[in-house]
Amino acid sequence: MSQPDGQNNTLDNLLSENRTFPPSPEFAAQANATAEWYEQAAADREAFWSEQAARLHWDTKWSQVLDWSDAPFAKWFVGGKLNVAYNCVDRHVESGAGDRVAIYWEGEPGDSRAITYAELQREVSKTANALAELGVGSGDRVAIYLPMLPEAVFSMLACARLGALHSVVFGGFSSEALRSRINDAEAKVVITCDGQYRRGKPMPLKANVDEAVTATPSVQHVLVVQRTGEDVAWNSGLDAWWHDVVDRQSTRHTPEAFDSEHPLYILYTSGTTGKPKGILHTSGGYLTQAAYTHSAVFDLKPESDVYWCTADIGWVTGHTYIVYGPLANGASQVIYEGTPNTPDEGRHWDIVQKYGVSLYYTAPTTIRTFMKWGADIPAQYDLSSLRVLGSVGEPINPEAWMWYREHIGGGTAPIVDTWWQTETGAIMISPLPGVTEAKPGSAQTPLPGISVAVVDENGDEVGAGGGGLLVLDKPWPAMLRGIWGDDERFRETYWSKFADKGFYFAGDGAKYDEDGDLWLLGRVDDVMNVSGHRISTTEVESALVSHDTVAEAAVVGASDATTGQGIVAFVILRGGTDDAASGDTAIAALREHVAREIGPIAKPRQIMVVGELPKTRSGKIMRRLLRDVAENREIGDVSTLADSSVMDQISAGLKTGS
Ligand code: 6R9
Repeated sequence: MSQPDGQNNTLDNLLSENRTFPPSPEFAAQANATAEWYEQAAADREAFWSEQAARLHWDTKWSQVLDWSDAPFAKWFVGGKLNVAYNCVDRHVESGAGDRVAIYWEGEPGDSRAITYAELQREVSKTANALAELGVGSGDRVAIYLPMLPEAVFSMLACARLGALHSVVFGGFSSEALRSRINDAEAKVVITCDGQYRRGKPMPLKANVDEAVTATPSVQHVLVVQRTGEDVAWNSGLDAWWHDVVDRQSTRHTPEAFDSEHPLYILYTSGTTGKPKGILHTSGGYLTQAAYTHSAVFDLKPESDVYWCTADIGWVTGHTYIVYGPLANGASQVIYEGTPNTPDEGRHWDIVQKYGVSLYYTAPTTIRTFMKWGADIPAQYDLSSLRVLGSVGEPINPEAWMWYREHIGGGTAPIVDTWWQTETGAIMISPLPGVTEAKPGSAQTPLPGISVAVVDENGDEVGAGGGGLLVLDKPWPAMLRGIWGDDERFRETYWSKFADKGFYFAGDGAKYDEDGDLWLLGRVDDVMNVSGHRISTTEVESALVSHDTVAEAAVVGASDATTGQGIVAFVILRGGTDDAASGDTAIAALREHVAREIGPIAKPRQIMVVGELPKTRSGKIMRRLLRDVAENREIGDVSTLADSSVMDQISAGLKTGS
């Protein structure tokens, strides 16, 4: 398969992946999605999306499906009016599902709460009344800085109900990060809590808000949920307890219908420059695609399934696949407050068993952590309720895919590897369970209604077997409507690279295999160029992880005087691996292994054995920092690391030669 220019060597080891898993006839017979959807959507995209929008309750029907005349600013379901919170809550109560549990909330210390749709309606109504009393109205911004508490969901839906925009800031972000986000959005109210449980201990949270709001002129109120009961400093000019303000409100609130393009939320995400981008999402199109994808990709049966997405509500996955998609579909879902190893490494499986979770959605990094802990842990639990497994956030290597299917999915549950971004708002590329013949490591196919292309630098399609840049060549309902307050940056970041073609540039590399299935190669800045050969970091990582001594691997391209870039790998060895394995022999064996898996060109120049990898709070490996180590530079900004001491450990380990 090797091409003379080396461009198409990229994923040869992954592309030689020839295991396929056809859907079982039983699953296919009951699946929500059908193969015909691809044809229907291709024949008339707008008619297809119109049908999907009919999943929702509209107070006024739209007059036009898509207005793309002001591209890249899209308008979907033009003239339609709806209330997003009504769609996620009230209509289920009105249709007789009020007694269905919406949220099985599981606290880290073991406390729990089951919230029905009827109760959710009361809680969201009270919260909306409280926010209105604090002066929040349509178009205002509310910052939400909360861990995984039911109040986070109530707050988001209360904003949606009032037509106010929420800006959820992940509870792990610093006060400085919170402040810059509050100021960028000019939020009027901040919702937080006293503290949160992390690894069995109460950790303060409000103190960060106290520090942030010393320089946030827009903030008029801070609403504080009591979770841990720890002492907090009190700013009487701003602060109010949730239980004082929300609890006394009426449980009734009449939702108002807003325009389909009414803004729903801002969510900040990092870009190539330091300043985070406030990604703006709106109402009708976003909710349509959230509901459609959640139903089709997870095969949700609202009456019988128990769904669990392990993401934090502070990330887009939490927005679309904890709040808006599942609740629009009337799902029963688990929300878990804590870490997967509290009180022990079986916590997730204990929760699956306790609630009979049937649809489970997590990230490859979590799956690899479970692999590191060992298959004997999930084996102690009854996981037979699981029937669909999802993956999101980064490419899933075939090794982790196989482990997930085997040890979590009982060797039968279909895996959906879902590619999407904060900017896309909802899943774009994924197998459909019951329809797609699955292939470990490949996200495979754009969903019905979604159109993508893999192009070269000139924007020309590369075709089957070719690698290049992933673009979205047609607008989609949940697409971002801009960057808050910065139209220029919106055009520049996503639309300027292929301006003449009108493509959205996703920033990811991708490749089609010979069957026409898509393989995501990671961010384009993660693709290395070694002696003119393009090699993806994912490809080498995948090869390393396929060796049975390796638990996790991160690979970076470090500048090299001879080859342009050299491959430097950081590996965590599996628990139980002999210490001697970190010695020269084991490293030599690993280099040989990669050479065997991919080819001599992909042999890492250097392999460093480490105890941990630097990860962001959303679990993404920060290769930039590893590149600093690999290039002997001073290590850059570590403020977005989940654990900022990891880089010190890595540097110290390298100095002592361990
Ligand atoms: C939902 C989310 C987006 C970036 C995206 C890509 C990577 C996400 C992936 C995947 C390969 C998948 N990514 N899902 N890569 N396969 N299934 O993660 O949003 O935090 O904005 O990140 O994540 O590189 O461009 P976000």
